Amino acid sequence: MDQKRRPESHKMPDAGEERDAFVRLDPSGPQIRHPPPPHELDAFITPDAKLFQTIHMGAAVVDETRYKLVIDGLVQRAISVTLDELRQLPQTTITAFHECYGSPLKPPIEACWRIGNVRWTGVRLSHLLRMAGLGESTQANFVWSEGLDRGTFAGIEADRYQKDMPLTKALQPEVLVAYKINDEPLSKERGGPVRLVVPGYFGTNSTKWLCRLSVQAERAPGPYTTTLYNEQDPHDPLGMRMRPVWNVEVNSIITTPKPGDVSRSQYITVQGWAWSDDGVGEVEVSIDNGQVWVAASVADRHEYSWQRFEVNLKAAPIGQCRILARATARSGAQQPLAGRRNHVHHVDVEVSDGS
Ligand SMILES: Nc1nc2c(c(=O)[nH]1)N[C@H]1C(S)=C(S)[C@@H](COP(=O)(O)O)O[C@H]1N2
Ligand SMILES: [Mo]
Repeated sequence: MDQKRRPESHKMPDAGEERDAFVRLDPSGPQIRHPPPPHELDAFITPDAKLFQTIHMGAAVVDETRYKLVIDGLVQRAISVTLDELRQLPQTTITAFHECYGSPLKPPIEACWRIGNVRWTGVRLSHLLRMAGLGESTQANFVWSEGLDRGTFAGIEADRYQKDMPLTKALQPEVLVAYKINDEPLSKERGGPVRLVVPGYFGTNSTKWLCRLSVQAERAPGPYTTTLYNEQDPHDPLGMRMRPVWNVEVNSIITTPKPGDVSRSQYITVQGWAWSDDGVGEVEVSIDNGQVWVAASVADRHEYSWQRFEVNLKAAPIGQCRILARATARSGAQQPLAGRRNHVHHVDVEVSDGS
C-alpha cells in the first residue's frame, strides 16, 4: 500500500524508530522516593507529592515532538501513534491502588508499604491493540511493554526496560496507556509523557516512558522479566516453582491512630486501607496484639481502589497496646502475621487516664 496515503497512525513503523525520542537519563541510576509513613496516607486519593517513586536505571528525558508509541508483533498491521493522536483517542479514567513489590534483590519477607491510590487517565490498551488488528493469531499469549530508559541496575545491563503480561490481562478494560495522574500530566519521574498502568498488578509491570507494545507468543526475554521480578511461588509445597511478580497480594495499612498516640479513652477508633488484586472481603482488627480479633466495616471497592476499613474497639483500661489489622481477599487469601512481604502492619499506642 502507498504509505503516503495512509493516516499517520497507520504508517508501518520502522524497526526501533520509537527509541529516537529518548534524549538522556536525568538523573541516571536507581532512585526511590519513599512514601510517607502510613498515618500520612489517610486521603482516599494520594496526591502525587505523597506517592512513592521507583526508578531502576534513571529517569528518561523524552523528546515529545519525536514521541511515537509503536504497537507491533502478532497483529495484522504494526502501527505507531503520536502524542497528539493518543490524546484524541477515547479517554478513560480509572481509580486504582498502586503498589511497589519492593526490592527485587532481597527476599520478599519484609513489608515496605510503598502504596498509594490514584486516578489514571489515558487510552485502554485493548483499544490500541484492536487498532493494530488483533484476533487472528492463536499464538498471541503475551503483551510486552518497553520503556525508553536503558542502563544498569545492580550490575545488570539492559538496553530497555521490558515487561510482559498475559494477553488476557492486557485486554481487560482497566489496563491503560496513561498520560495523566490525578488529572495532571505525568511528570518525568512519573514516567511521562506516556506510561502503562496495569491495575491489580504490582507497580513493576506499569512501564514508564512507554514506547512499544508488542504482541508475542512467549514471555519477554529481558532482565526485568527473567532475572528480576520472579519469585518462589508461595503455594508450591516444594518451594521450587517460580512465578512472575504480577498479581498484587492482599495487604493493608493502619492510618489511624498513629504510632505513639496517647488515648484518654479506652475506646479507640481504628481506620486504614486494605487492597488486593481481587478485592478485599474482610478486615479484622486486634487491639491486644492478636489475642482477640474483631471484624471491621469495609467499604466497597470503587474500580481498582483501595478500601476503607473502620472499627471502634475497647482497649484495656490503662497501658500500652498493640493494634494489628489483617485483611482477607475475596479469594480467601489472608495476610500473614509475619514472614512475607504483605505481613500485617502494627501500631503501638497508649491508653492513659491522664494522671
Ligand atoms: N521504564 C520503567 N518503568 C518502570 C520502572 C522503571 O524503572 N523503568 N519501575 C517500575 C516499578 S518497580 C514500579 S513500583 C513503578 C513505580 O511507578 P511510580 O514511580 O510512578 O510510583 O514503575 C515501574 N515502571
Ligand atoms: Mo517496584
